[in-house]
Amino acid sequence: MIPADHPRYRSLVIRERMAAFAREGIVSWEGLTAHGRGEAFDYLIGERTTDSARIAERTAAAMLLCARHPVISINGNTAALAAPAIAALQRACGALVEVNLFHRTEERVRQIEALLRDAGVTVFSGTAEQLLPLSHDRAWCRREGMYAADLVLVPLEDGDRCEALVRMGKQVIAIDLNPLSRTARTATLTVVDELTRALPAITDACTTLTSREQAQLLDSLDNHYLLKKAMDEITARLSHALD
Ligand code: PTJ
Repeated sequence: MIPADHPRYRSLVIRERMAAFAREGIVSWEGLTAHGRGEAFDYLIGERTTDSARIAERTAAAMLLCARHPVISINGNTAALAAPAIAALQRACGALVEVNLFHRTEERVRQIEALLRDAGVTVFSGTAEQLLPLSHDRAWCRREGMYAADLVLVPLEDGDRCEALVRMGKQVIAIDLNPLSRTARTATLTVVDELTRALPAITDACTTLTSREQAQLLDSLDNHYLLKKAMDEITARLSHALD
């Protein structure tokens, strides 16, 4: 029997919740496979926030606080896993929250927006247009929202859109447990941590960063260095895994 405070117990509860959200249509079936991939990487990382992730989370907060027009992009997995944490981050940094889906239907957009609103998020809604240079449905966004953003936070992202946003000149913060993914390597900054640990850590940093630390973090931002550190942390853990 796994004790209720053990991370593995938590991940079993979350898995059940993701399956229930998939049956409702909020999480796509493909989102369940993405979640499984995340679980595998979290296991390699040790189901904890690493030192490099902690730096990335504080840097993410610094970037959000400095941005002129920050937008948090939400897909089905993110809404299902962390709607109340998104509300808290929005309150702390003032970003717009906009739904942007890979497997887009108007019904899913409506369901996800309702879930977010129920959790206290102010959702930036309205008419979406095919504005991002992408051939799939992630191109749909709002002109005054993601299209106009100078910074987009993209939890659990696919590589295509991350690349498109960076090519449009935007800063992109990714939250992705896989430090080798195209998203992780393309983003301006990648937080290699589990979403439900990363969001509260970024929110906390938004309220505790001094302007001096904020400036230092922005000056020293080096995504390649942070990804290398994340790989080193995984490698160090694996090399002692059987001890
Ligand atoms: O809701 P939709 O229709 O927009 O669909 C979203 C999908 C599933 C298509 C989208 O999330 C996606 O494209 O996912 P990928 O390409 O499978 O990438 C997801 C990445 O997020 C993978 O590298 C996973 O390791 C990582 N990941 C999964 N769960 C978590 C995670 N990272 C942090 N926290 C998690 N809980």
